Amino acid sequence: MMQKRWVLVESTPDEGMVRGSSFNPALIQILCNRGFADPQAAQQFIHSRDLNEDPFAMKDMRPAVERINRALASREPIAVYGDYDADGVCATTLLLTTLRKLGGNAKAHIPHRDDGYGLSEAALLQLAEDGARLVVTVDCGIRSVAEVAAGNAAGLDIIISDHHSIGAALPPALAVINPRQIDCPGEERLSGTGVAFMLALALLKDRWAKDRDNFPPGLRVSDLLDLVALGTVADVMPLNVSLNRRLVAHGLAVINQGRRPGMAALAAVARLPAGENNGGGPRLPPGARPTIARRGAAWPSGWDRASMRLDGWARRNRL
Ligand SMILES: [Mn+2]
Repeated sequence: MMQKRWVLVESTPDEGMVRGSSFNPALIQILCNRGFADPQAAQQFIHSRDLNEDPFAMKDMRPAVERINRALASREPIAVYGDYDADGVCATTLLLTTLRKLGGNAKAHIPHRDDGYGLSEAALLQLAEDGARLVVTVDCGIRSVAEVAAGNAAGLDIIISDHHSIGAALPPALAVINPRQIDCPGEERLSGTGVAFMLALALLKDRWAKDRDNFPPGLRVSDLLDLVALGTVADVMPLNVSLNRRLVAHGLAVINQGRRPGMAALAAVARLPAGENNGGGPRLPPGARPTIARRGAAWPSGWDRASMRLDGWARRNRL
């Protein structure tokens, strides 16, 4: 039998964090293990809930918002080009619903898993043929240099939003929103849904500032955060990053309120009663994601309506 050798981290010293802290000793130890040796930084990390990030600080956010606004104003067809995994599906839902609430003529495109990650030239040409003039990617596209060039040649304006690592060259898109670019200020370790949220936040802030009468009635920014929490956790983004922690903390609260029937159905299938969903989030095992995504670009757009069907499907697949 293989011998295991456990290497334990050192115990937290008694001074520093412990003194004057209301934290449980186990939490203090975990915080130290995660690099929070400074008591003030640890307190801030644990208790901070503010979401004051300025989405317009991100590189290329302004030209992206301006181009999308033009499409919204003229009801130009917009395609949201997503990805088939949980982060990609959540990001697609988030941006699609935001664009529609802002009055946009938007539809989703989610590739089949067999198509692989990234943009497909054939899919872009099909979207152009179907009438789309603007394509906004979520959770994909940062490496699709040739595909974006081909889309441009077919008359598409393309905005890339992604969180994957940057390749040797950026795609020749109208705007590239990706916090991993060295010249993009702000937190770089966001999920694809987190980046889509920043874009949605920028669109909503811009609408509020310039045309308050046409701000989507009843829309709360927090309505989008359940998706951000699910995408962030499913894509295994680090939660010792303050922004991710704050997004997930708010998102879990929204999930627990059961605002989105589809999300509530997932929690129910996982036997997590409302108010108690603070562990792993709703169940979306890897094998289920492409199946769900295949069942429809219908899923993101019909997420709410599809909750009962999803429930039955999840039971049959023993989720
Ligand atoms: Mn992702």
